[in-house]
Amino acid sequence: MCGVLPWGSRVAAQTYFLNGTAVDAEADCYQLTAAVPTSTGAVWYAEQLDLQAAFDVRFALNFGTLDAGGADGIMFVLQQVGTSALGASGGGLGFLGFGTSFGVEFDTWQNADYGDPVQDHIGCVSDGSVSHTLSTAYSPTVAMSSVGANVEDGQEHLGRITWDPELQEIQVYFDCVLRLTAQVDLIGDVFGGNPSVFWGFTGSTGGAFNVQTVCLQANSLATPESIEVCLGADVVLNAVGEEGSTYAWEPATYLDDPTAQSPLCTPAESMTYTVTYLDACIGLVTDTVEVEVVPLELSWLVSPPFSLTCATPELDLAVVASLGSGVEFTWSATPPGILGGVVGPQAVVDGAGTVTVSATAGGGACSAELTAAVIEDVDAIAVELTASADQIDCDTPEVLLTATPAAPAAVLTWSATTGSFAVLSPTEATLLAGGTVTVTSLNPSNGCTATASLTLPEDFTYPVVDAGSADTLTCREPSRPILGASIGPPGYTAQWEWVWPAGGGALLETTTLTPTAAAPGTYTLTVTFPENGCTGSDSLTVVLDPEAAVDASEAIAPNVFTPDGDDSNAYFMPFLPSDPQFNLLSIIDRYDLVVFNRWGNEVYRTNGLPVRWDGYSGAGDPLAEGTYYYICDLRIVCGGLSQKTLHGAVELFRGAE
Ligand SMILES: [Ca+2]
Ligand SMILES: [Ca+2]
Repeated sequence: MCGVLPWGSRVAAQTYFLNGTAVDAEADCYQLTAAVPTSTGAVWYAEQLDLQAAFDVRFALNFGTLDAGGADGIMFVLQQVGTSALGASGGGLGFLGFGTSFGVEFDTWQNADYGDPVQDHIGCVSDGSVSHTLSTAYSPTVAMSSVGANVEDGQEHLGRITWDPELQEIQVYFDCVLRLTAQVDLIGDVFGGNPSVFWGFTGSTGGAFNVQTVCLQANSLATPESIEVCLGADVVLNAVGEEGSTYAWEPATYLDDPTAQSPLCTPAESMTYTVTYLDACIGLVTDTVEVEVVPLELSWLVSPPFSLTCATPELDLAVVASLGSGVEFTWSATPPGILGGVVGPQAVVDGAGTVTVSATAGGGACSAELTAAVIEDVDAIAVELTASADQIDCDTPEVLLTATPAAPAAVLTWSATTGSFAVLSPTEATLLAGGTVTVTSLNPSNGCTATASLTLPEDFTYPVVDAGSADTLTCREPSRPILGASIGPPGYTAQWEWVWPAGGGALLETTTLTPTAAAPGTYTLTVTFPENGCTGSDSLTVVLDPEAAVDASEAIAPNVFTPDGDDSNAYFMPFLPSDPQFNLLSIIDRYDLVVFNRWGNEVYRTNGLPVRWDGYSGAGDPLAEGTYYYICDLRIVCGGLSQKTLHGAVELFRGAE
């Protein structure tokens, strides 16, 4: 790629923007700085460069006449800051401080802190940094002049910078000599994927200064070696030659002027032209440029159908045109609201409908259109969640949860608000504590989800049981009530029963919480709550005091009794003087009482059973008042066997009758 310069569209006189100290100079020149300290100037061209295409830009630089006290230099800059971008002065070269940017510096002042060499030099830098030692630098520095000459000589120096997007290569020429080649992924690394950049020049002075000027011919940018146009469109072919050169294009077919520097070509078919002209560096050269006539066609970058799903609620659509540049795109949609984010061949859709993109090129000479339907696929797969019980409790400490998706394709995931939870299989899980379980059903074909949740309470309330207590059994008190048994807490239907080992005791009235223990033993009150299956129990042990003996020798008999009178002395029977109220008969197992009247006649006799005498004869007749004599053999079983024979006289009184 030499003489014929790459630029795909018309190269008219550039619209430009001057900033800082930059001023318009004669012809196509801009004075960036005057010979005064601490100046900064910038010139930016209105038409942005497309870094997807190659460029070859040529310009003339004049660094002024001061060498030792001259500074700071000029930079060729690509940037996305805007047309008012202006950087720092002095060593900053009018570039320091830019955002997304790339620069080729033509530096006439050594700033050691930026890694500048002593001589006038060239280097590639980026991101608004002029340092050659940071990672933002893209090349080592090289002397500007191939012979190491001072460039602040008041002369015009030819500069040329080429960009090859396929090789990702920047090349810098100075005074017709290739001085530097840098590998740079300009679009990807430097400009974040956006290929459109502003371009221009910056310059600065600091404590030292110079008049610094850049000159750019109207057609400093030229067509590439091969370009594409659509049928019916025209294109300017541009060759950059030395001022005053003549140009000869062959063949003349489809050209408006085969002797012009920039003839207008309106090809009806693909053509290869040669052009001969005088190049400022090389002399007389002949170059070729291929003009390929290509029908304008559009294709989707990713083929339809376009489906919006839960996973992709919006789609980035993009079309590719058969022409690489000079194509304008127009997007529309039905309904219009589904379309957004339109940038050139790209757009975003977020709803169902129809999208149409049309393209024109060659100033309307060619057009093409594509239409595609956008459908929505947002159906979730419903899922049902069931549980083997409605709460976690003693009966069901582990509840099985079963998920049933409406379609087998569903991908199920489980979650729970408690850690006491385990997933057994995609469709089954167990819960061991109260909480909420959620199963999510993912439709793998579209990312849509449905959920089902169950909240199960936990009830591990155990019965609080107190079996109560009973007094110690004795032979005199062989049965005792169990008192104080209780069941809690309230709110449950307690099912309870008294149990004791076979042969190990005896309880009476076991349907109450106050039964009577009729034998020593351990009695257990067991309780179950049917509401949750929790059980509890408590036991009491009833003991018999073997020391609580009664000896027959303690027994005495009354000397008077009053049948048919008040109850206190209605019967004749032995008693314990230490406990007159105690029914001594209850522990007498053999009782032989014989009663005689005063004449020695037997009037009453027991048959061995402990019965109280009521003052009646053995024949059932009431005996008369008076003195009676008795002999009573009694045997007591209480803490052992003991016997006693009582005998004596007893007065029988009757009441007032
Ligand atoms: Ca410098
Ligand atoms: Ca110098």
